[in-house]
Amino acid sequence: MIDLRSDTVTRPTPGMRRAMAEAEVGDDVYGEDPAVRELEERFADLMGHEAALFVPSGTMGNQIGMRLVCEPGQEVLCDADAHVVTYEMGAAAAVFGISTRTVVTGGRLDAAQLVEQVRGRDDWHLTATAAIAVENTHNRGGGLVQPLDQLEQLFAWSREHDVAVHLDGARLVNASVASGVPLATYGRLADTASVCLSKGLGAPVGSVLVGSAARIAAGRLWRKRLGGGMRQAGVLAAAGLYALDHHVERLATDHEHARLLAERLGVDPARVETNIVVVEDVAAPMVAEAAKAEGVLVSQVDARRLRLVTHLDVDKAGVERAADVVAGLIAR
Ligand code: TLP
Repeated sequence: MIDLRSDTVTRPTPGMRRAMAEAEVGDDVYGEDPAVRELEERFADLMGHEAALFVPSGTMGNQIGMRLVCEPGQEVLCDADAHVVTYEMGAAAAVFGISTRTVVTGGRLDAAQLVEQVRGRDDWHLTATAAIAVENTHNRGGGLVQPLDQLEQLFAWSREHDVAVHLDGARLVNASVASGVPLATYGRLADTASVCLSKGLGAPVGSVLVGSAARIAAGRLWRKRLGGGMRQAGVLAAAGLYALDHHVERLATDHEHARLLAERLGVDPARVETNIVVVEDVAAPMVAEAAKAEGVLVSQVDARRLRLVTHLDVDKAGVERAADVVAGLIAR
């Protein structure tokens, strides 16, 4: 099977497994796991923030991150296709009493478009917008990298209007490799940011949430409340550390493979900036089913859109084979 459903399907490489096996560990709820501490310190530094928190998933990173900048009864404003509202099971409302309001952006951040929708805290009638959530890269947008000038404009505006910015950076490392913009540059344009280790970086589990020291200290309590306080989590953190050392630069190969797929599948190359390819105007369930029968797994964004994600478990030959199969089915 050539599995292009997601970059979450990657399995730890032999080198990563060795690093996990050899990790020096302790009880992280006591703050005594050296590998977790090292991962948190490295990420805080990489992202230009004071502190970081290792969490089990991107969903937990996003939800705690948003809770740290938004009180119950206030709202987070985000794109209508954002992961935080599409795939996180209504957690902001169900768990934290946070309201979400969405704007249709098509995936590409336009600061003015979002800012226009912000509702202030001094109106007795309106739900106050405490935070704006940005996704970089944008998953359902097809892995789009958010333009730096828009991120800068949004952040500058947010400083003057007492609105926070949360960054869902599940694939921020892909964005950084594709754009050449350092992670810290992106990181400094957000109050809280979550970055996943278990997507293109190839770790089996885990995400890291960054923010100010005070916010991350509060985030540690939220993580425990949610049952995310892990013990000898260094075996997982070690995979993240290994990924930082060995799997960052190679993301450029995944991006190349995505461009190759796009070319073969007639997708506008201007829409393919990282490792996600969204094919539009196809009978998605039919193509996905038929591709599976030919040994290629792809996912569906909706009934008319397919998603193919490149990653370290699929090489160029696999990508070419997948392109042949899917192109053949689309042409039918
Ligand atoms: N995305 C998964 C699915 O949930 C759709 C995928 O296959 O792409 N933010 C973004 C932008 C994501 O794409 C994801 C995972 C997450 C957050 C959540 O990460 P996890 O799955 O670790 O909770």
